[in-house]
Amino acid sequence: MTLLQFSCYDGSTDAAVCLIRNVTTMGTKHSKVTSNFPFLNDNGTIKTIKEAHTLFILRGLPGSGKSALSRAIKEKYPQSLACASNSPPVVDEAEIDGDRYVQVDEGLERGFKEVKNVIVVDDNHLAAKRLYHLTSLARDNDYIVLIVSPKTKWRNDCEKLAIQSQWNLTVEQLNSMKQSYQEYIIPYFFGWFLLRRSAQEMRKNAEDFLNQLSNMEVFLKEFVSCVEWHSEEKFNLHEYFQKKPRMLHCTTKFCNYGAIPGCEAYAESKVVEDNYSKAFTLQVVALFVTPRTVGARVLLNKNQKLLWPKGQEGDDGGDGKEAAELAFGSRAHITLACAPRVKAVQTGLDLLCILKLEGKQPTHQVEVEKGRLCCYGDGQWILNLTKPIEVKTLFSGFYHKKTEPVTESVGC
Ligand code: 2AM
Repeated sequence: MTLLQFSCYDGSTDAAVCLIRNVTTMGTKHSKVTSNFPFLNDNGTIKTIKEAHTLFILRGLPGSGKSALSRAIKEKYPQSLACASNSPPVVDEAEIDGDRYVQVDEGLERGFKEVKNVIVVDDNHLAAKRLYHLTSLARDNDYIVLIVSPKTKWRNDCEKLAIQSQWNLTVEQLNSMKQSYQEYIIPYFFGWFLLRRSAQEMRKNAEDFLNQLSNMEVFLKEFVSCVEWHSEEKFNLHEYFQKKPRMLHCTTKFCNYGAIPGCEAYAESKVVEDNYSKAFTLQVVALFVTPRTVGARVLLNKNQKLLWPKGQEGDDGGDGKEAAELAFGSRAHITLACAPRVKAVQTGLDLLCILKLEGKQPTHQVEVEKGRLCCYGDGQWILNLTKPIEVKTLFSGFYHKKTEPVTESVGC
């Protein structure tokens, strides 16, 4: 019964037949296929994903267990939308037929339009070009991406796959596909991605914070002397911080798609594998502003610190010296806005500068409704919140590719 319901998702009899064959071969291994995924086994994650907006991109060789995984997701999230191609798998990327993805893309478009909480794309996704197309669609539609590969023992065993796959592929064909398939797709960065509602709340908090500062004489006098404001108009904080991130997140490891030394070890680590797709509630304990950035300080708990990379550049406060005075993970933050030409990476460096100054006497100190607002000179202001803000997130990667001019970041 479940099988028939699932096989109707693209309305094709061929697809139904394919799925029946697939279930015959894979059914007995169902538990192995679906084990160890937080989105299937962790109750907190399942609850969070039901209110998040997530695009699952299944990835793997034909016969590796993607369809069983897709079925398990459908069972767990009955309202989800599954999009799959019923065309034979792509053996050679150069031979991709332009129409191959039309049906899947139409399904995806519908899913985004109907704001489905969970959308699943089931295909091999071996070709990087197609993957980046999907991740950019997700970004444009504000969906968190989860790239998931089956963890079956036989997922890379071409001889077994040749027997199990429904497409009568030869071992040679599968080997050739395997070559274009990198086990790990390394994202631009790993991090905790805020659910839409939490992001909305955080944006509102940032707006209220800037509004409050805009009405404080003591702030304006100090801050305006530290910024470049070329307009004839009176200084306006909201206009000044006009660069806002599209997707709010707390970066754990910046990877630049694999170009950063050490990122492969992080991407392949057990802690990342075990926690990928898992839900986390982050605690925002402060809001801060500098002439370059607006950010939220995140205080990591013991489990969250396990995902924080060791020896990350900048954890020394940006000045290259060992900073024994700052606790591990002090840089954890959410970038809320940047001044023109300032890159988001600056927010973490600004936070570290402020934290290093916190042992000193502030130049200004004001008690406000939400906590204590302190200034440490040079336009560096931090509001330590009496009541932390909790934000719901999913741990994943950001995969979208773009080109952007590089600007220098500034240390303390
Ligand atoms: P941040 O906002 O958490 O600082 C994409 O550029 C994201 O990657 C940014 O939002 C920034 O996250 C992070 N980032 C960019 N360059 C980085 C670097 N060199 N080190 C750490 N994080 C970086």
